[in-house]
Amino acid sequence: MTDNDGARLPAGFVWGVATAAYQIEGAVAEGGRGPSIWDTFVRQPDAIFHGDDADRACDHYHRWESDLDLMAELGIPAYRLSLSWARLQPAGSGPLNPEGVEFYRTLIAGCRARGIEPYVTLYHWDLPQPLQDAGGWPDRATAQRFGEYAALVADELGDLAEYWITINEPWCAAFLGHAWGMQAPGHADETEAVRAAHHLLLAHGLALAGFRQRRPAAKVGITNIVSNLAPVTDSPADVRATATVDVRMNRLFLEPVYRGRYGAEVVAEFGGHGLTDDETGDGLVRPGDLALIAAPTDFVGINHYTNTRIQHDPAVAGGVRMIQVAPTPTTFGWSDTPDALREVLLRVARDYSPLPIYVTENGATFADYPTPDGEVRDPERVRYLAGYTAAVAEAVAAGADVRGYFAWSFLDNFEWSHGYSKRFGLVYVDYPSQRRIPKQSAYWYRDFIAHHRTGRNP
Ligand code: PNW
Repeated sequence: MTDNDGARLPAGFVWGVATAAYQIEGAVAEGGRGPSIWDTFVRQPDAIFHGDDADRACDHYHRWESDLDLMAELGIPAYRLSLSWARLQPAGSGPLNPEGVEFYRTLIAGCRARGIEPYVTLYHWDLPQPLQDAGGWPDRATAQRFGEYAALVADELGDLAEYWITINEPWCAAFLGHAWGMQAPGHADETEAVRAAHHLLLAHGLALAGFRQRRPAAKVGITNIVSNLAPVTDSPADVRATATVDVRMNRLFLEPVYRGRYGAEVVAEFGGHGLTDDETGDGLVRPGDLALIAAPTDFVGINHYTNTRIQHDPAVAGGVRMIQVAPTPTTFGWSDTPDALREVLLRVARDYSPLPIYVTENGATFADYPTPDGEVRDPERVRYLAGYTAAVAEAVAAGADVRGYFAWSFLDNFEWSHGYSKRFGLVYVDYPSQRRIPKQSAYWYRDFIAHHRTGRNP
């Protein structure tokens, strides 16, 4: 791509790549790590494509130094990584595991030593199994445990990074995990999902408060997935169905964090499960919860992948058919429609928050494999990244205060219920040999970032 729209972004704009602990680390029984709900879930029959597990994954626990070296060689200025709660606090309570603390201190310091700015996520879905045994996210105590864990992390690691993300995508953890059975713990109970959602938000609020107290200079936020939604037609039934999906996926999480209450629409949808803006009782939402959840953050984290048209259809479950907007060249069936990211960023800036926005994940899967000469050519991903980074520039030009963009993902990795069958990486991973091969898109991103920094074409 010679036409480099990213160059229109402000000079301090942050370019990065993202990963998550469970998807890359492996070493699940090393270094004092305890089991998480994902270690349990991957062993349930038919939970994961091909019966894959993440016991080894990208073996990043042992290869982190060469992985960071590669990141530095590619000129990546920022890295969003996550901490494994089960590695840091195997029982989900009590003191931190010194080996876990040492691993992450070395890893985060290793980023800094290479000139890579770390952005650290406290929770990317790997709940310690003992906390699940005690009730998991549907239980209020789990939010309290997370607040304690976050405070210990602030004490032990808080000096090493400036940017902290409390929770990654509470929608996925709550609904894919508890209502749709697609992620750990694999339950199918909407009341559990709604309770989990409130407690994940409360956990964010408790962690934020703990960081504020211990690390006043830290910049703290939460990352939500925000999908772009529109009705298939302007029929009242399609418009109503779209509003319902928006409440369930987006507004349930954005309203309380950025507006301080769930609001009438969210309460109308989930009130039957105990969700309310009336904090006077001792039910799901208790006195003080909303103030904790809505305490000011320093930035807004947004992950964006899908661009969905909604059709009312009484014949399908939930009465709603969700259709990805064409073109959908990805092997996930998700769209390559960068305008959707621009719309999402403008919506969040306009309706929810004037704070700096970071796109903490965006990316796609394609069927990329090494050619006989050992290269991985992924022109589709280059096109995708060029389009979506240009959309970020458009959003900024239209007034959204976007400060950074993190491509998902640095490495091909364990894609949750899809196992290793879906490759989101800029860097190809040959799992049997653990060899890393930067894809064409990794070199494109390197040149794109260099051009943005220097203003010169590669
Ligand atoms: C995110 N959806 O998950 C996660 O943060 C990553 O860990 C994951 O690898 C990546 O996106 C790709 O899947 C999502 O149904 C899961 O819209 C589901 C959805 C979106 C994102």
